[in-house]
Amino acid sequence: MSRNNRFDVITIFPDYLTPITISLMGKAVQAGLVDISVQDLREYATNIHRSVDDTPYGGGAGMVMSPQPWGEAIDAVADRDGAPLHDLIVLTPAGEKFSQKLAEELVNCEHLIFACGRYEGIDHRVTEHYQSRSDFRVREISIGDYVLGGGEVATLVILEAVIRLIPGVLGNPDSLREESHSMDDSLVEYPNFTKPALWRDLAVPEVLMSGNHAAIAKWRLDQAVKRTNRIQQQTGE
Ligand code: JF8
Repeated sequence: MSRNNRFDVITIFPDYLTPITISLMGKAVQAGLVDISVQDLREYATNIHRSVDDTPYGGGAGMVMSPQPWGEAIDAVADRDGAPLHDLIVLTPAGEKFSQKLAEELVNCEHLIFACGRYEGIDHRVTEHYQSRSDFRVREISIGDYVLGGGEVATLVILEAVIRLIPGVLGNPDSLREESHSMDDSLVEYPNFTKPALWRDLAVPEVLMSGNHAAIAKWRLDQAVKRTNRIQQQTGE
């Protein structure tokens, strides 16, 4: 498992990915900890109108993205990278649910390629083709049970979750360690407080100002359990 951290994003809306230049992701790119390149799918369309979609076989509403430009674009970024193995992430509401566990797996991939579909999605033979190739691993991923207009925002979600796991991206690695403990126990975070001690008649819980570290740890764990139970009651999962 190597750690080259090269990401390619293929989309018909490259501007949708501009958040990668901001904050945590922007700093990681600036520091050379990750190399992200965004490709305009339309540049790989060879037909006269540079179209990337067509009507669905079998009928139905909307348009389906044609396999030709996708094949050319994915081959091009794979050839340019030269890694022996590429992980192709196909965003789709029908994919495996994205999770912290999956983010921790993806950070170890040498070359991630994100295929952002639009319309009714991408001709399924693109997934089938790359699944059959020994130089590719294909993962169909969904970020949650709601319908987006395309894969771009889902890609941003995954990029942010993966990039902050790259060693050196977070200033304070303790926050990663603390958080992974709670994730292991499948607990959500405890509530946080900062100054002032009194704000709009609301006081910070006394125990947090006691200096009693054991009592603070116990209170935080208790709060995390209560919050976790509340969420589970809401979602029924
Ligand atoms: C799309 C392409 C998605 N959780 C999610 N909801 N919807 C999507 C999604 C992804 C790609 C396309 N429509 C056309 C919706 C993810 N990931």
